[in-house]
Amino acid sequence: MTSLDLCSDSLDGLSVGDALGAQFFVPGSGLAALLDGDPPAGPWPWTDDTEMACSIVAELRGHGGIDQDRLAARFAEHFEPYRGYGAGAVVLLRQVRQGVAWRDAAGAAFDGQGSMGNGAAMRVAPLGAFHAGNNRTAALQAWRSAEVTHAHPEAILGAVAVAVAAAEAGWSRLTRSRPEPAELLDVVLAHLVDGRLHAGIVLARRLLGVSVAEAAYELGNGSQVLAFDTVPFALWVAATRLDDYPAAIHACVEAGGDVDTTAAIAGGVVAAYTGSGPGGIPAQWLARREPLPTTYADKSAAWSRGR
Ligand code: F2R
Ligand code: MG
Repeated sequence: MTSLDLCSDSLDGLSVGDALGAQFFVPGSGLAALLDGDPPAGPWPWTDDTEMACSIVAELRGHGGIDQDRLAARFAEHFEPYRGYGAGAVVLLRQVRQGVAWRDAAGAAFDGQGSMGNGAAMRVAPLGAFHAGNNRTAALQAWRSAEVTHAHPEAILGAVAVAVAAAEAGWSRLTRSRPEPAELLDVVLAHLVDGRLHAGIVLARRLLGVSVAEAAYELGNGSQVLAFDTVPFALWVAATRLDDYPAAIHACVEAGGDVDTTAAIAGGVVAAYTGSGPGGIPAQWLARREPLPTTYADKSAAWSRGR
């Protein structure tokens, strides 16, 4: 099992969660049918969560780490507006395409506060899985990947939290030792500083025995599309359902809110532990997910050279 194998499994978990979660914005899709083994008919198109995660994975496959200028170029090159991007992300990626430096665009967003949206967290689990066994590197690389679009500290810490959780999940798989839910969240907390994201994870740790509905009520379900409204619940799901991918996705669907993103985050972390084969992601779900793009590395390199 290589770092890229772990990364690839996590990307499958992220993209299936994203694509299936996005189906629950479609009227008529129902949790009951999903639980009965009758998920929506395919294909399930993936959204911005997967599109941006693919750029991060291409960066890891090609170079083994994050070069921020190159990552910004990849994000801009592969930006397809119909994939359901956040409003601030649409503005920022168009600016980068027009030649504005990513650091200037990210710093100017939301009247100079920077985005505290959940977009840096939604795409980063495969990076964490890639660094399984080295949580500190996962945290630093996640930080670098986040800064390209999200200048607000809460959004950056959201990405750090998800990457560390995925790194720990991947390491637990390699060492065949499932962490207790509290242990997983403690590892995440050790890499954060005080703030709303940190407070949300502390609360998630206190709520490990409650129902999905209560957890979502207390932690948020992503309906504000903000990092601290999304990441604590998604990691609560991952920590409590680390060995059961379908149960993790069901929990995200049951909670409602920003389902594609809570399921992308939880799915990316859980699949780093379960793998994407038997006992991990259901084969039927993988088959219904829109295929992932295959040409990312080449197209981005050409676009970046041509600037
Ligand atoms: N856009 C969505 N979901 C909305 C509906 C999707 C549905 N499928 C449909 O088509 O109807 N999802 C995507 O956006 C989230 C990722 O967002 P990202 O990349 O962080 O973007 P952005 O725009 O920077 O932030 C998101 C929103 O958060 C609020 N916000 C951010 N920073 C703020 C600040 N400093 N002050 C105030 N508000 C701030 C804004 O409302 C932003 O638009 C993922 O869920 C992805 O799937
Ligand atoms: Mg999305």
